[in-house]
Amino acid sequence: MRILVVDDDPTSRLIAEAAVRDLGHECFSVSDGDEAWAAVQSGRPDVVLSDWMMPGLSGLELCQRIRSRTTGEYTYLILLTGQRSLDHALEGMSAGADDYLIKPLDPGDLQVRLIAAARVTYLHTQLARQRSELEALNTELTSIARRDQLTGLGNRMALQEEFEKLEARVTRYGHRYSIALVDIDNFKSFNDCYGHQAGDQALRAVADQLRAAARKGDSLYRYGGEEFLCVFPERAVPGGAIAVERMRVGVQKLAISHAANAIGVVTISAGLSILDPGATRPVNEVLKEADEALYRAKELGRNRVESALTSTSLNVATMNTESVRL
Ligand code: GH3
Ligand code: MG
Ligand code: MG
Repeated sequence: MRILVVDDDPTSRLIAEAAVRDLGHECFSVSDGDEAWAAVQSGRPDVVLSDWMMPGLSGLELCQRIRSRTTGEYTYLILLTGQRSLDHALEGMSAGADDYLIKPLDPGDLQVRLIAAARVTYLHTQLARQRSELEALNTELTSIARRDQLTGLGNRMALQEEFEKLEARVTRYGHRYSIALVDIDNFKSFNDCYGHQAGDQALRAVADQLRAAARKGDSLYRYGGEEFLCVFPERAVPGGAIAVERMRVGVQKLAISHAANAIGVVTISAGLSILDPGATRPVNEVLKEADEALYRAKELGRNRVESALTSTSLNVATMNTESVRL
């Protein structure tokens, strides 16, 4: 173990240092409590063997300070005291010491105390490692649980959380946002014609294309089988319609053969809805409008973007989608 000896008396310090080294441990030493506090932070000893009475920070105060750290690492503390009284020992242990030894230091006593210290230190190290492994695993599981396996996009659980955050921002700050529902055209026929595996591949390719067309800060989710949902936050709202149109053209340009589509390749339709500033409609209502706009896009012949009729800030309902320069 790595052991810090703290003592203002040079002779006592030398005796302690020698005893620690004789027991096969690494040792470094300082001569007062303030230096000890700095050495604990920079040198990160496993054990501090500290005198009680010292100039500056006393051994007792050093114990209290070490125990009040929130870094999570454990330092085993042994106080050296000249007084053989129960009250004294209790005071030291209550301040955070793990053990105490009576001066003059007896090497045999020290050996016994350091065996216990090694055991406790080992357990704390194990615990800290397990805790950090669990935290990493937890973070990974949280992320896996919110990701769609096929496309790598966010899933319904992630979307639900995004909706809750959106609602809170709308209520608190009057933020606005827009939502686009994107659906692959005639995808049932695609599966029927090319098989389910080719369907999965097409779904992945479309998802990648949507990702490529989205900007930083936009969020993309797999909403259902062949349906995707994009959320454009506050500052992206004006560009939302353009982004969705970029997605539509991008998917068409993938040129994935789809015989049942008039155009001969896989295409998407999209419905866009915007929550205007100051409006407080619930997100489900905005979503319903996007769904209605998507339905209209399908009715009007597919491979197009339609905007919800209630959205006043941006009128893409009449936008000639072909004219958007990409
Ligand atoms: P529309 O243009 O009106 O959207 O027609 P559609 O055929 O795309 O719509 P419909 O809802 O009738 O069919 C959706 C199809 O999407 C049916 C289903 O087999 C397919 N699908 C959903 N999820 C997956 C998936 O994970 N993999 C594959 N390969 N196909 C899927
Ligand atoms: Mg579809
Ligand atoms: Mg669908």
